[in-house]
Amino acid sequence: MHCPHSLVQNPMDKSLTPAPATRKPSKVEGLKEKSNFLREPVATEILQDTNHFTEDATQILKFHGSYQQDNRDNRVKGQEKDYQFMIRTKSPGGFVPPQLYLTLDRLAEEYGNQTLRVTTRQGFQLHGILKRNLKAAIAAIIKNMGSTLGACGDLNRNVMAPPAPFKNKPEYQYAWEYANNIAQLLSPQTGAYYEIWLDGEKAISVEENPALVAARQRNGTGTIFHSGEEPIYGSHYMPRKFKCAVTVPEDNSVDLYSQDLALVAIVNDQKLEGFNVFAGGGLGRTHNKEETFARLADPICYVPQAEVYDMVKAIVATQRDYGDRTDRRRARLKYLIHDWGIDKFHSMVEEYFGKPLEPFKPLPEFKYKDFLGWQEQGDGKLFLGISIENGRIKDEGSWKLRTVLREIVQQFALPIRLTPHQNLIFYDIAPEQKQKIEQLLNQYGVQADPEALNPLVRYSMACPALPTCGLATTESERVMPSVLKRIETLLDKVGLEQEYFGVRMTGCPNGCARPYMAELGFVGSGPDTYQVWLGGSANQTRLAETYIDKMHINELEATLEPIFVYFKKSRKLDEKFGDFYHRVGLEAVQQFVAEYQSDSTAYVEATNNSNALVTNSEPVTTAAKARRRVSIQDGVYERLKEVALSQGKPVTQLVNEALEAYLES
Ligand code: SRM
Ligand code: SF4
Repeated sequence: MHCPHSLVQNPMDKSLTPAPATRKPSKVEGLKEKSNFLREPVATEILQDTNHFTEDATQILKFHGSYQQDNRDNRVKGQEKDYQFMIRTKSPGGFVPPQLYLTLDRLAEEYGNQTLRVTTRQGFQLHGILKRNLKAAIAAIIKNMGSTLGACGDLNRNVMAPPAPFKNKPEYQYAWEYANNIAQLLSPQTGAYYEIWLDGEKAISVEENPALVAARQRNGTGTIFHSGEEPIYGSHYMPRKFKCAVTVPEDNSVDLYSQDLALVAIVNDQKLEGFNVFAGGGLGRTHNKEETFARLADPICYVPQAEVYDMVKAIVATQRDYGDRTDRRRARLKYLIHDWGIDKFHSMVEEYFGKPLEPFKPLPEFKYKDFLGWQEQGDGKLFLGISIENGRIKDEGSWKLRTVLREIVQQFALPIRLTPHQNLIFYDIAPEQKQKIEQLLNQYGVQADPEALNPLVRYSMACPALPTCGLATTESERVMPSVLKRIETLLDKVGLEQEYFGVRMTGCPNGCARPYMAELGFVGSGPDTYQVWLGGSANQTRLAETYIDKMHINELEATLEPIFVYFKKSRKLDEKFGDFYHRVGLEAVQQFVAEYQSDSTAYVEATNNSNALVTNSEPVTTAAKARRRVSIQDGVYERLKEVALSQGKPVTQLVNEALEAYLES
């Protein structure tokens, strides 16, 4: 039998979904089919003396972990693009051995743009590599315990896990172990990678865990293909990228609701019993295309530890065989689950799994964790989490982040875990090394104390966008520092000096810095223009909502100020900004903003404890310099609002009329 799109041989011998015969598979499906398991046209074109690949080859190159880009700052109409390549590493759970770190640092210097970038999925990216250096760079990564295979492309991407290297918390050890195992289980089996980048030589032959080899080959329920080089993927790989994470109860450092597949390790008495399974998260969307959307993963089932690989394969096979291969904008698992409904998805996964799914186990509430600063790792040694603004490791003036990280690795040979928030953790640090490491950090101007960091910076993320990303419609990483400064100034101005929240920005709606999960998200929607998203939660368990479709960056203060003022005025005790917005909702905020903006003579502030106290405080907005604050009781304000609404007048107009009438009487 054939899969729904009459394209991929479905290993299940059962007719499940009728094929939409009228819809043509996308062009990339044909390229995958023709590629001979990811060999061509890359194998031929890498040998050609050109500065870029053809469009067809670039699609296959992605599976090898590299993107063809051009420096968009250097675009000149009518001239050839300034071609260069981005290389992305695949490092399950963010693990980077010291030898690999030093190699990447050297490659950034020799071939790249002298920076390294920690990604939001715990990988590293190098930018600015020329085609003629691509092979040497990828070969160096493979020979130094790294890999780029499958870091991009239509297959399982880097598997995330909480980055904390706790040695005395078995659940963390299990999460890391299974992130590695799932990465191996779903790693492409084609020989193309070593043939192209190492001329056929297999770098370091790591003995594969026999249980994984057996799990990969196990069939009976239609999860694998029996011919070809790819038992799990077949010749067409996945319809689209597929993203997994493994975590532990309470720890949402991996943003699990945004993953295609997330596993939560259930540990009892130090023993791994099984996993809760979530599926169907994803964030990419396209502006003005309602059929595309960000979606949270659903809880699916519980699976005992011994059957977890079969469960992963069952979900992968369901998406592989029924995911949309005609429209790449709607090809992720989230759309399949959305279109089918959860019940149909359940039954299909059961068919591939071969038995009924067990019910999901109750879980405690998730928390946001970033593991910064010095901490005990539980075996007498320490780890140190260092905040990296937007993941960019570089030297700038006397602040030499790249230099100090290299020196630390050179002197102490410390292993690294990259975090899902673009930060970096050194671990296995002997207590006696702490002082020397702190000295080095001080010497190069790098702050390692998380309490001394600006919390807005600490909890923010931005994607690379311009000048490297071909899909960016506006800036992200390069403007984020100034945007955060402006937000900080604004918070000070409205009397919220101590306040902070998660701010995330992307240069387009694809959502690479996961802005739809943030308390305040900026999503590029045109040159210098952003959609504003509000209402995500601090622990990333709720989707934010669009507040404004297009905000010019110059309107940042005018847009946010009334919302911050409303937040200050009406928040509950200790309520976070995202929770506040979620509670009061769009309409209430819009109403407040409308009143606030129409207020040209007075700013009326309701407080819980004031008694018609007239203050001479500084004006609240820049637009209305002559404003004075008037504080009134909540109850009076609510009554004023009701009357204003019933009379169709702004509150301030009503207050003015009432006060004038009173003063004149
Ligand atoms: Fe992403 C495409 C950067 C995490 C959703 N992403 C891209 C490309 C390759 C642009 C392109 O296709 O030409 C970006 C390269 C920019 C550059 O110059 O380097 C890019 N994505 C990144 C990174 C580096 C952002 C970062 O700030 O770290 C992240 C690399 C992660 C990694 O190590 O694997 C990155 N991308 C994400 C995430 C977050 C996540 O995975 O947790 C998402 C949202 C989650 C999701 O997938 O739903 C994400 N990236 C996308 C999409 C939209 C996918 C979709 O389903 O619609 C695209 C566009 C596409 O695939 O067509 C994209
Ligand atoms: Fe590029 Fe858009 Fe991803 Fe930013 S969110 S890196 S602009 S694809």
